[in-house]
Amino acid sequence: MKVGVIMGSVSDYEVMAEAVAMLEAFGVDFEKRVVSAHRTPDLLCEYAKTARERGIGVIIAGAGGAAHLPGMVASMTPLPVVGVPVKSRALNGLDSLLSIVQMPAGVPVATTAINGAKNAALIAVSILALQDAALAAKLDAFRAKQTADVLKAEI
Ligand code: RP5
Repeated sequence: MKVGVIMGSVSDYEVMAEAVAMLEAFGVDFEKRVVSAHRTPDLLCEYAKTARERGIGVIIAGAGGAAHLPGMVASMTPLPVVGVPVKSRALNGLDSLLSIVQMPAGVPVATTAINGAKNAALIAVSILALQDAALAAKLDAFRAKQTADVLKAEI
């Protein structure tokens, strides 16, 4: 199964590249593209409605400002959607966060921290690892290394 990584603008890629790098590190198959809720609404509908049949298991959607992309995608697919609020210039990403996190009951978006693209990828990996023992082993190793690195840290 693939992860779909989408973002509202090319300008979001500086942040969303961290999700892509993490997926690559885990060897998870993914596709990435710009899909804008406001500038390409028809593409958004097509992307969300065909995602499952294209073999996507989890969608990571990043957007900033009036960040309607993750919620609108979630409204049109039963797949898990992880929303990444991208830090905006005007309001430091609080606008992005509030646009994404306050979904109505029944249409969930799992929202990360502002610019939390790495964790979005890790959530996607966790979901896919439920049905993929090799990926689950990689995730265990990642967490064990992270713990070991902290324990041996010298300051
Ligand atoms: C949002 O507007 C995008 O997700 C981006 O974070 C923000 C600014 O987009 P650009 O004007 O840089 O294309 O739709």
